Amino acid sequence: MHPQVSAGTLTPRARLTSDAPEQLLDGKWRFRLSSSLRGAPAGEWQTANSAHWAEIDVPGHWNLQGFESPAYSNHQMPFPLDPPYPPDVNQIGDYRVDFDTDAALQRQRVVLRFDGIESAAEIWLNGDLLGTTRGSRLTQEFDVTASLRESGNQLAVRVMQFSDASYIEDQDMWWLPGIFRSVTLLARPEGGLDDVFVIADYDPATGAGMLDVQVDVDARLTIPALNVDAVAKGQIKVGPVEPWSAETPTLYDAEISTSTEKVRLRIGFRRVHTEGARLFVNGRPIMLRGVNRHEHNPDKGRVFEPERVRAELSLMKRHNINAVRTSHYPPHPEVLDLFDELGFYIIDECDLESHGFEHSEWRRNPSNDDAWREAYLDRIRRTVNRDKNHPSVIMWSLGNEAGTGANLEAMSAWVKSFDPSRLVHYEGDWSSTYVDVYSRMYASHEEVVQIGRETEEPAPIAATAAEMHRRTLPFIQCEFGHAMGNGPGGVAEYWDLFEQHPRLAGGFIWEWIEHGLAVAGADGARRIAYGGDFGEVVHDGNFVIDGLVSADLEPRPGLIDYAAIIAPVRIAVAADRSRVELANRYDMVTLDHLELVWRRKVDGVEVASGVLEASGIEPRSRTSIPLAEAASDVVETKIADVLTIEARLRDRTSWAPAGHVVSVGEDVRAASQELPEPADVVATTSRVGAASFNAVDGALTALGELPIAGPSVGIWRAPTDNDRYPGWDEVDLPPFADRWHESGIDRTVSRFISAEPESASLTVRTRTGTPIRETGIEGTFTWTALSSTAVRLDVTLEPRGNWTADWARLGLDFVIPSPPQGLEFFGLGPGQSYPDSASGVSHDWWSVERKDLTVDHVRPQESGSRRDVREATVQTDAGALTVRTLSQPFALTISPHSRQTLAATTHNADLVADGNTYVSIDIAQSGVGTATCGPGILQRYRVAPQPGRISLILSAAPTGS
Ligand code: IPT
Repeated sequence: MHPQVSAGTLTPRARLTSDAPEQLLDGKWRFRLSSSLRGAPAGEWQTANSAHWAEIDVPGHWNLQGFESPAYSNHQMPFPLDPPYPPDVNQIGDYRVDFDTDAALQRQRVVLRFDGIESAAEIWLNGDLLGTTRGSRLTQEFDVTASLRESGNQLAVRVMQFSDASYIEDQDMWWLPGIFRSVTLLARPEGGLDDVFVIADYDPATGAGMLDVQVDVDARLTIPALNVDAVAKGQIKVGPVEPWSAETPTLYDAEISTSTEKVRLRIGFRRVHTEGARLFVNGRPIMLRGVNRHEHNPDKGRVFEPERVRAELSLMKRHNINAVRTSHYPPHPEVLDLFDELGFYIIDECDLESHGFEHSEWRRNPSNDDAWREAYLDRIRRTVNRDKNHPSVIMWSLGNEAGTGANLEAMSAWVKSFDPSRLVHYEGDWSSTYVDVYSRMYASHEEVVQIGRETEEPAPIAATAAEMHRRTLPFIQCEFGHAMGNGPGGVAEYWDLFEQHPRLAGGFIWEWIEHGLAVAGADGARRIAYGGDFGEVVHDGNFVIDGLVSADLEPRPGLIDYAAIIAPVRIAVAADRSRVELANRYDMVTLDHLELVWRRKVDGVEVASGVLEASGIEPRSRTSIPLAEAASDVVETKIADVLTIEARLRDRTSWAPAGHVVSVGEDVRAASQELPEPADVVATTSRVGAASFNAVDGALTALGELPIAGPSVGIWRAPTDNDRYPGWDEVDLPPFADRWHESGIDRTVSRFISAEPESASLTVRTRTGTPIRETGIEGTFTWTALSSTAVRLDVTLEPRGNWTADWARLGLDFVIPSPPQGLEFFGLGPGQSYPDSASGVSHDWWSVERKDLTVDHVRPQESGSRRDVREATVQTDAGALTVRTLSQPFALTISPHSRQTLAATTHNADLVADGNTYVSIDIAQSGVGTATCGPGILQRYRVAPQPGRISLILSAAPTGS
């Protein structure tokens, strides 16, 4: 058997907005599922009575509508690697819809269009076989003029879940069969515009626009705003234009018309090119602040909902994202309209991935097999033709993870001859000469430095022609910063490199959205499912939950961090607060659309504020502007004096309201702490002022009226997803979670050594050890009474024995036997931060609601640490605990769940709060890294076994006081 391509379909053409009549066939269709082709009814099913079949929504996936269940696998194929054959057990979905043809479409040529059918289909109309489809996320059109009736049409579609094409559609996502995009009938008027290709170039030297118009019939082109009214053919000079870019997405409404049809275009003039290993748009170097976007909706899978996608892309814009790689297939065609309108640079990726062949060391990879050549070419022709009129598309990507081979090269050759106005991208073949950018995924920081410096291996003298070609190309990371669970960490370090080296043109976080699917649990409640939850034999668990936003589009901390890292303006305050340094990191525009507002808070009270003047600051330039004295004079503080500067949008945009904060800068002057006088009380082994102890083991039992247990010494955390994978920089070592388990820090045991009162103080000594080993930490805790409500705690921690693994943290753990209500603190917030993912937080007096104390990761794990905390009050049902540092600031984690519970629970829906508040005060804390794909925790962010010291004031108050 030869792999198939679509048969009977029309030549791929542009997606056009036309005034020719259309009839949408979406809605309730009849549906019948069979478990295999052999089991699917043969005979005249295409026209037989289907009234007794089930109903199904089109567009939709059948396995999200109660017919069988979804399955998730990453690169593993869910059936034997036996190309081009699908397995015998292969769901077959028969669809039927009966309809009358709208009057407007009658007696004309009519085309039937499918925008997405996964994975292959046979299309029948009124008993005639129109053809077959391949290319799940690609448009397929059939001429139905000869078969269409005025009334009583029977459209029958037989969809196979798997086909030969599944081998080249092995993307990391749910297998979701069905007619999942719209089905439309299109009238095609005699002498109408079947296809239009407009290349709209911008000449940065003259500011002029130039059109290259390709239309297959005689037509006119009008662009009212540019006074263009011309024959729609060939080169048309249009004089001065406003160029299109992601920062200035200027679109000109245009119309191409014949006597029988009008097509509306939105033209963006722009030029993309590379030169001297740099990437340019409109003659200016650009930085891609990107994300990889899959189409995902927790209830509907890959079904397009325009309002949801607009919300999604607006959310990206509000987080400073300016580029999207449409991983790993062209999205719904209307998404491209939104990209043009909102302003994004797009890598439009072909629906192609043969990653499963990695499991045969790439033997029989379709990418290098002649038999698959036409299938590859068909896919790229469909991709490019459909989206060729969109200014947002700056690169065509041949696909993802398809190994190497001549078919990819042939695709590139076709693209280059068809559309010389854009660049060709493909990551999977580093020794290719047929790409226009050097693209990699998850390259380490060290390697990125080398590429940036143009000193990558091999040295030129030893390099092949392909390697020499690669050296001339700009570099992007088409995937980096794997946003799975808590993380990614280390992204700011990449970004610093991107900014230092002109060759580095940015990157795309993997990935934008988590693909959790919403299901009803046993109790009927909505829960988010991942791989394996549907009983799949082959699956990849929660590797599909790796986004900057949840499946419900809630921002994860990784998004907040990324937004600050890629912010198009960087604000830094001179140490003496005399000046503010502004870096305009936009590529095209000044900062004139931003208002720079400063405010100064002293111990939480705003004492001064103002607006800074900064006009005409050129893109990619820096400036320094003076600050008012009211921002800088020296004042007395008890906690801190914080100067915050925000860059806000002056006017509303289509994606954000006026006042939206684009970037934040700050300066913090922390107060030096006065050491408080001890109270005039006598300490005993069971009481030190407000603090009560168990005299048997020296443990705290209450603070005033508030019951509280602790402190125990904590060096473990509930492993994050990244902690459970070995970093790519140390693949020979076990992941951190295993190292921690091996060294026993997840189950330490403590021993009371002594409790010695001395005047107003009690000194308790303990040893916290790891099972089996001699390693441990000796702790000295000195409690001193300060007042009727407050005690001072001085802690010294000393590691003992030969520790072999890094710790997750070094801190003090307390448990309050009452659920948390919320948190107020001064420190970095409002959300979490870890040492390697701390860009999106700033110093202030923050208030955190109970639901925001931790992050509701689908697979529970450590989260929610607030760093650089100087004072915090944790409210619980039983009362409030206030902690203030007398030494260095600390990191604070407040959770309704113990770490053991988090680590042992696989789904957030199964987490049961036990009624306690878990309080961790950390002296040191490890970064999170991005080990699930990419480097692990950078060395500088690890916690080597080390001594620790901290001095705190603890006090308690009744609830509400
Ligand atoms: C990379 C894939 O391109 C992407 O689709 C996704 O699967 C990601 O991994 C993991 O989430 S490929 C991998 C070998 C780096």
